[in-house]
Amino acid sequence: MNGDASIEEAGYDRRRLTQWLAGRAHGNGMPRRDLFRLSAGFALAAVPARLGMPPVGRETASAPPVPPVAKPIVKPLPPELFTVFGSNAEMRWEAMRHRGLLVPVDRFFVRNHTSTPVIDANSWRLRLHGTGLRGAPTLDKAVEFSLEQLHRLPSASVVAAIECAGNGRGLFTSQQGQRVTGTAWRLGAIGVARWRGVRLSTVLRHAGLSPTAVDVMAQGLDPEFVDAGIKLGHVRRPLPVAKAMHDVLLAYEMNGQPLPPDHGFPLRLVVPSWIGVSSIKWVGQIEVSATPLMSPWNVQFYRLFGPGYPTAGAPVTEQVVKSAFELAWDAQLPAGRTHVLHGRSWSGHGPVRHVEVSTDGGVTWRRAHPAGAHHHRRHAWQRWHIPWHPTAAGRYTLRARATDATGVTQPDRTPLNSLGYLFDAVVAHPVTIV
Ligand SMILES: Nc1nc2c(c(=O)[nH]1)N[C@H]1C(S)=C(S)[C@@H](COP(=O)(O)O)O[C@H]1N2
Ligand SMILES: [Mo]
Repeated sequence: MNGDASIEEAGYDRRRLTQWLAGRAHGNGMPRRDLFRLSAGFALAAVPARLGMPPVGRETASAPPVPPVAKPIVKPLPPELFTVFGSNAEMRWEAMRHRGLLVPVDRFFVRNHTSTPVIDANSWRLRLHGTGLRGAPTLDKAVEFSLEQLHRLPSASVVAAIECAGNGRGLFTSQQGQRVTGTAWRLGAIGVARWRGVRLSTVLRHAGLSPTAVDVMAQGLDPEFVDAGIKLGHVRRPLPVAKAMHDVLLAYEMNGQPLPPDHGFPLRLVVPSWIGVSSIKWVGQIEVSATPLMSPWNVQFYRLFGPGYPTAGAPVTEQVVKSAFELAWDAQLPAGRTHVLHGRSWSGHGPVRHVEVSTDGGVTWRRAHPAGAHHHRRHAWQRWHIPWHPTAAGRYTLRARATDATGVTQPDRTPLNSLGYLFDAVVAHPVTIV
């Protein structure tokens, strides 16, 4: 948990929306329909005109032709390691069996809104601009860093998970019988790596961070994203300056190697414990602003909408508690033997405290044995194992239920949100004993 009140998500989001609606924040190309979506929760009938938003909407925009993408992901995606969903690829959990703490690049999940860009590191520059920097440089007068200059700044590394907010989304449907939109990931939209780079705080200080700065928004160099015929621009999402200064890394290395193309070469954000979309890949520019920033990725997507949530949605920042077995879905195991079930649990709120496992449909639970060193648990995952001796053939479901250091335990059911984020319920993993 974060003690810093300015990172406290609901309060921060409310302040940002209020300032935005008062005309003191800008939307940077936010489509007008987002304003309408928010308008029910925040009276703002006159706002679109004041912000000078172009009159685009799902009804009026003519769908621009989307260029065919030959290969949205560059690295090989062998079927024994990945399940592919268009421009996204999920890791198969059995691919982590007998593996250490880190997920090797060859099996690390990929989530691309469009496609992996090929970037020439020699001509690439990181450009910082905005009213939250001294002198308020505009983009054409941006503070620039080459990759070499970033390499010369003091480096830092962190072992941290990057996990899509939609990880587990498919289970809203398969386990809870609910309809949600988006990629139907099972549990493999997560990976843990050792990231090395320069602290975002270091770069912001070098760029002349002003005490008036409130938001920091990195933008990717991948192609612009088009949703239902509406151009939403480059992938970008604001971070409150308190989080940006706290533990965020601008990473140029992943597991000791230069960042691979699919994971953000030459530079990506790593925002520990926050949902994956915060960790912008292929960063080309960073806006630092003295007024709150908005983007479709914190207003329209990556918010919780649905029964029980405010009309304007609830913000999403930290990841939730989850567990997975290092086993194929529908794995087959021989009867009459002791199997050691291996798994991992993680939480964006803090380290995992303990994990219980049920092999009898949730009737009885046993404590799993923790494995691995403790010092990486804050932003990574806890490995664990437990023996199981099934005697009779048949279908079983395995369940793992983690509790984190803040006392949060995985529930039996996740309340529905229509975009299918933050599925934290205990997952019934089917296996067959033969
Ligand atoms: N520029 C850019 N950054 C991005 C994305 C993207 O499509 N473009 N996807 C985001 C999402 S939704 C996730 S979950 C993570 C995935 O990181 P990975 O592909 O390295 O696993 O990257 C985030 N950063
Ligand atoms: Mo994501």
